[in-house]
Amino acid sequence: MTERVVLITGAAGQVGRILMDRPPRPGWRYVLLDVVAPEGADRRDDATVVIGSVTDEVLVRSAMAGVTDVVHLGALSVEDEWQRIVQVNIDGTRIVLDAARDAGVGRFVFASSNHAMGFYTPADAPAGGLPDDAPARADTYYGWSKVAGEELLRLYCERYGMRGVAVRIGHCFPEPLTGSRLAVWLSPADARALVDAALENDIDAFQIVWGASANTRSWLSREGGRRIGFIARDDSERFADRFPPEQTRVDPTTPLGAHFTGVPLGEPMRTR
Ligand code: 15L
Repeated sequence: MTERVVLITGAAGQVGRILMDRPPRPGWRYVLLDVVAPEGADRRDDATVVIGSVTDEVLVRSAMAGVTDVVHLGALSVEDEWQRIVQVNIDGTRIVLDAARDAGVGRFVFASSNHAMGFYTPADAPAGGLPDDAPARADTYYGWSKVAGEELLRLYCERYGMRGVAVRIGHCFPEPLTGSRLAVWLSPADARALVDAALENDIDAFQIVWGASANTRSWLSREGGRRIGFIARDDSERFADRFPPEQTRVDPTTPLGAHFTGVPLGEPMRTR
């Protein structure tokens, strides 16, 4: 059986934990890279842990040995100081892409974010939803770094023949944390299915895809997902009655990025 060896950067983070919350699969192995050890990784026979940062080029290159595919999640995940954003999210992504190219990696999944598109509102969405590859409208330095990461991946795909999927992730948590994120929730099962589709299906050289579930309140297109053979199954609606109605109502003028559109640029936010 062909062995796939997937390097997951940022494997100890929110999305990394969700992606690895599954039993081992025959023929698949993982290299889990993060600044801290992913919980439970030591109990897995199918995973090797590498401790360190995506900004450490020597470390990333050695972690890349034998890797066939990359899921690049490792980044600052909310607004932060400009220098830190550039160092971790921009330089870090370039380091991982460079090492992936040199290792002959075939598939590269990049964790982009809804904050690359944070200033769109439901009023901007045509019938069928806001297209997956609508031009970026970042809401923060963080969102801008995700736009830059998408474009860096496109560059490497076009130059070097890598196949890449940039996933504009909505709100990927076991359950929505606030009512305002019902529209963009990406369930754990759908997150795993999306990344599986990006790694296993026949895909274009480079594609941008929304990372959201089949939410009743969604105003995001599902076309990009369909193109890579991803069918979202979950719906955040079952959580709706947990939150006050004024929080869950889809207001045509409320931006996708919600409060990120108003935070001071360059001021570190707390995660969550
Ligand atoms: C993101 O991009 C963040 O990484 C995550 O922590 C959440 O804030 C999410 O977006 C969201 O918009 O809910």
